[in-house]
Amino acid sequence: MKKKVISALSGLAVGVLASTVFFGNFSTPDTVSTASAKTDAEKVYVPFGEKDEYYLFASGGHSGQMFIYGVPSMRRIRTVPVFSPDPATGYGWDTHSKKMLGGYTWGDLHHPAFSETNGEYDGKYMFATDVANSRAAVMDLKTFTVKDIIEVPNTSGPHCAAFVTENTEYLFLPTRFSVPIGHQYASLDEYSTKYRGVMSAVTFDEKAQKLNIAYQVALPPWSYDLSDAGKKVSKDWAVLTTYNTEEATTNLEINASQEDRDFIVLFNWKELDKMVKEGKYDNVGGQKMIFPEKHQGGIYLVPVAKSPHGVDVTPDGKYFIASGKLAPLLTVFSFEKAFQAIEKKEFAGERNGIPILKYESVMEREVNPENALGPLHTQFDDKGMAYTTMFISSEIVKWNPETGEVLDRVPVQYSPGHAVSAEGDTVSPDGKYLVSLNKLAKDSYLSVGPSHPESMQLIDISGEKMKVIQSSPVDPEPHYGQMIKADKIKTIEVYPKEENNPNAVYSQQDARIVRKGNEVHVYGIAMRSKFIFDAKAKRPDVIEVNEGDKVIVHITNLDFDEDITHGFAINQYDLNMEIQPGQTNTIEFTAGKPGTYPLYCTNFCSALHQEMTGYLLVKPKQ
Ligand SMILES: [Cu+2]
Repeated sequence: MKKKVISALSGLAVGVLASTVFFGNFSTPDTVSTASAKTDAEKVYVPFGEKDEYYLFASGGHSGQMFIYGVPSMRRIRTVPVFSPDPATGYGWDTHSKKMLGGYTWGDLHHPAFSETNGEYDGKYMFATDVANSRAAVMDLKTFTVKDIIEVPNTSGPHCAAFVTENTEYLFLPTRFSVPIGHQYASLDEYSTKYRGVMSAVTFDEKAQKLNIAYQVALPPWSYDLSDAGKKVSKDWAVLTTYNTEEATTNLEINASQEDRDFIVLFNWKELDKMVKEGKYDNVGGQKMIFPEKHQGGIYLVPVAKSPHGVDVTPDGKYFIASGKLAPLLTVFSFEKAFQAIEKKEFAGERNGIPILKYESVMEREVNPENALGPLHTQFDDKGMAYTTMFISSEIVKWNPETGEVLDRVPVQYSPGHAVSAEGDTVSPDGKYLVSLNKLAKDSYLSVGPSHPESMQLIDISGEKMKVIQSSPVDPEPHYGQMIKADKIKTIEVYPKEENNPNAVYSQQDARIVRKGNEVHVYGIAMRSKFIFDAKAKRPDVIEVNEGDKVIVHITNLDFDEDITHGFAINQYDLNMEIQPGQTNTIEFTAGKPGTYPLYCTNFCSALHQEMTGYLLVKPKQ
């Protein structure tokens, strides 16, 4: 076993040399971690009958989906569609999900965030944002299904989100792109005066299962990249990174890198709440929007090395860490120092009415790991140690935020964007595991042509030295993930009966078809291994309608039995929906094509699944 691992490592070393990115000088760690006598293979092996210790929710990027993995096995357990239709689950075809998707056929899912209670992931909900079509979504972790999606007005590409406050009071959605407020046409020559980057404060109504926009803030016309909520001593605060504070309108690669410093936006959301209560906002397209140049307070700017990506609050809430993504330097900023500077009004000018704090008055320390390049994002362990991804030098650097001491470095393959540690964004991370979300896999897996999958690498961080112990391919593109203790998530086994749901049918005899003019309402059931649409009909599994009828099919899955999911698809009508155990689901369509169309269960459910069929008969117009 030992030999095999060594040769695998030397294989990786060849890969390192062949890659085009720069690598520092690393010593190869021993094959067996000192923290445990287990081999790497044993550490990631989860025998049948046992379960993984953590769920890893990885953003599915421009697939618009969320990828669910088990850790430490790094097995992909589920793909949950969020912003894109998904034929496998009928997501985007049934009435509810079709309406939620709002006609969009894709999304770009970025940073996922669990709901929190007292700064801990509570395992109830997962939030995510769509950079492509400016949406936010909430997934219920009892069923791993999306409950609500909202389109965020006045805004373009909420990349800088989602992050939630300690008790999920808000998720804040600042945007990557600045646009004229309301998306009206405005010449780019008027960029600095007419364009704005808007941050939305979104609340989640758990009872109604709805997301709402509480208010918005018209930030300067910059790009907002990443964010984090404060914790404990800083719990009323949040931080976001900005770039293109140059306000360049073309060729950003060069023009947005002119100044040495961009800013971290530091804001107190309790103050913003107060401003809204006091009416200190303008009404913009139905939204309450705070303009900092009109109503000051609660928002400050902290200079940071140019073009930063992540900004991450330490678990104790004392510091926030950010770095220029082209710089070698990491900066630890102190909330306490920022509060003092704000108190003393030690400002060095302002931008768009927002006071600028001095870098020196907020900076706690600078950390400069030798030859490390491209710091993007930092996670934490149970001992308060920080783990920063280095995109350009393709490594994770472990360091101590209290002292600045660099403790360890490990190469990853290749170019990590984010990393995610177990319970990493909470007030009490677990340590144990860190997953490096690598943008490039290059030669890591069997070749599938010129374009390769992305890669997630599991790192054992339980000892003093980090150790990469597993590597798992992943579809484009895990922008970020969060890892939660598996026992925090309490899924249901079957959908409970909804006696008040008029569309539900809980006994076979009640299945019926009701015609109202040109509308045909089907109240049907699915159970192993048949459909019943009309219990009294000669052929109960047939739906007969007239050409042009609007057909609304409700189906209740009467198999109250875990994992016995049915599907409902109609040949050549481009329709499919999923009905999970106990669930009632609805699909609507217009019977525009006359003819005879077989319908069938798409989700394999029993030995006689092939027999679970019927017909849609569409009588032609006379
Ligand atoms: Cu079936």
